[in-house]
Amino acid sequence: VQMFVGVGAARVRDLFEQAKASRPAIIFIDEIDAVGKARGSGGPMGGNDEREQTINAMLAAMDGFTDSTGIIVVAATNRADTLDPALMRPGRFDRKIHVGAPELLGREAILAIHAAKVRLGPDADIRYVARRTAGMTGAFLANVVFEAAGLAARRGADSVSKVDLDEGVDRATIGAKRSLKLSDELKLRIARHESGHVLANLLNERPELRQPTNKVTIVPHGTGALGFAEMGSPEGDTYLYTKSQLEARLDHAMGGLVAERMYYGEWSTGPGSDLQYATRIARTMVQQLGMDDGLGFPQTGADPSDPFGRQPFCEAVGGQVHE
Ligand code: NHX
Ligand code: ZN
Repeated sequence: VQMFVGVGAARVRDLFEQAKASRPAIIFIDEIDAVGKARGSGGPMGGNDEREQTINAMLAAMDGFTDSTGIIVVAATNRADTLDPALMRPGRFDRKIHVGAPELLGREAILAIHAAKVRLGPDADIRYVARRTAGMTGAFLANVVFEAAGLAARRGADSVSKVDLDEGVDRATIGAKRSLKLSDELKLRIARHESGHVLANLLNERPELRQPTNKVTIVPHGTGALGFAEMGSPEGDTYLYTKSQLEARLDHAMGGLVAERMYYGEWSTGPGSDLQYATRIARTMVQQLGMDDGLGFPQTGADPSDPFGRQPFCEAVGGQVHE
């Protein structure tokens, strides 16, 4: 999208001419939503003439294609739902390929690509990084390696170690390590809290519900965390959780608070985020998943598609959900 109306369209025509001159060719357009947003959605000022002319030029060029043109046009976006439907008509961008977040093996392969650009030390463990980064995208994984390389450079090391990679994950998720001056008394409380998380998990009566601990630390990280205990998953990513597995996650989340209570008779403001996490799981179990025996199957959350946000159930049900 250019400053002057029509310049973008001229550039598009130019691009397709170049592709024709050197076919077979692939034209790859990144962030297509910048020009491909649904037309007439230009905000209070109405449409965006330059954007529309640019996209129209692209559609016109593609309409001229035949099977033998020898040009493939590929476009990428994170916001396929906002694109103009005209873009997706047959003969245009008519095939959608959804690229989701990579799985464990995919993350390992992507990490290996980025790691090939830096020198890894003998103890560097890409698989461990892949295990700690469930649900993360390629761009995120690139950032993990970038952060790890920066840490190694700052150490004056000539290769990236296992610890650099581990701290790279922390920097890209919860935030960098911070040195706070903490009293021994507070350090002990943090250690007891984090141990509580780990133990609640390891002491599960059912061995199959015990999860390996990815990482536990009492070094403060990010904007406010004094420590954390990160639970892992033994084999690969988790796609489904049974009710027992969710209850085990609740146990894990509550372990820190319980440990504080056992040692001090009360807990602190610290477990606020643990409670928030546990509450979200418990609410989902009851309101979305029918996992409360008393309440049964109905979904009792507000219907997100209701324009007025109405609760489809009476207040007595709300009371039961709460209980
Ligand atoms: C505060 N922080 O805000 C102090 C500095 C109970 C030993 N006055 O549950 O650090 O109280 O298992 C990501 C994740 C802030 C960002 C958790 C930012 C929690 C964290 C509040 C450990 N570990 N609590 C925990 C904690 C706090 C907070 C976070 C975050 C504590 C607890 C923070
Ligand atoms: Zn905690």
